[in-house]
Amino acid sequence: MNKFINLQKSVQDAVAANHPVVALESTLITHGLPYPQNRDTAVGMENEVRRSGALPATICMLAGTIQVGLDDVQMETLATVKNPVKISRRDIAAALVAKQNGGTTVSGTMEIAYQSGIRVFATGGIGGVHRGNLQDVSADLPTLSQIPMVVVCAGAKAILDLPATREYLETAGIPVIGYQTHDFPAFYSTSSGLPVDYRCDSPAEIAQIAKTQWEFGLKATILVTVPPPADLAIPSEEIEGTILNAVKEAEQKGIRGAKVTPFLLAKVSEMSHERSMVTNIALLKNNAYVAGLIAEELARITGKS
Ligand code: PSU
Ligand code: MN
Repeated sequence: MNKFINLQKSVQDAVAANHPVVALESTLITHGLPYPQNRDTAVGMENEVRRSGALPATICMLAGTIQVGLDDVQMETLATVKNPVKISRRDIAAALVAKQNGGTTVSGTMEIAYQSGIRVFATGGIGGVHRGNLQDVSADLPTLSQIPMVVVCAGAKAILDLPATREYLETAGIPVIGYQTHDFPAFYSTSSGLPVDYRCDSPAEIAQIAKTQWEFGLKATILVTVPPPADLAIPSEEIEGTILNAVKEAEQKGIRGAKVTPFLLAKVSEMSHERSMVTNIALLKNNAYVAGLIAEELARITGKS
């Protein structure tokens, strides 16, 4: 076991017994949502994983220790801590040395989850290729091509250049599966107008493909895209203007690097009078539930969660 990782006892036991476990990320807690919605959503996601029959393992860093699975006190600490850092895969070592508190992104969480023996992971929207002329490509994308897991999301965040992100996924050999849909969702919206590679209507079908991908020795993640719950999905024509304004403001303010995504999510929420945040929270919980169902099936057919 990796000496930097503190695996919660229940998670350790579940992994050892091949019971279904779902990893959850924590940048959405530290940088994606305000308090107390961040804590309530994180707890809500864990409850959705449990409702599906699997065990949740929220991953983060507290005082320089990587935690896999949090208790209530640790969750509250993470949700309220001052100046948390955003930890992608490249940041793990430096954050450990500096004994940071931080949220792990999709790329950071995948690295830690995989090393902990967890194979299924839920998030909201993956990072991708940003809009605009600056070459800002999320570390999530190469990581998805290098770590064999099942990642459940509502597509890539709508603040991104979705056609370019979709092309990257294809180039990098990352299979994109639509859960009960042919459309690549656009985070807040049901469809981006772009297709997925394959449609699967059941968690069992997805588990079969994942098992085969891993048995073959392919290294890329199976990316499962789930549209946001229909009653809270926002038609893209109703949110696109807001996104364009937020992107323009980020450019004018010279926002760069890791700060771009948190800035845009907060701006779009503010400009939409929190409508986008309500959708974001709903899709996060929904993805956690679907990930749990897939983890169950995987545990059943492979003995690996
Ligand atoms: N999904 C959400 N909210 C978030 C994220 C995903 O609903 O805040 C986070 C994930 O941790 C993802 C990160 O890895 O946003 C992308 O950041 P960047 O674009 O800087 O790579
Ligand atoms: Mn970036």
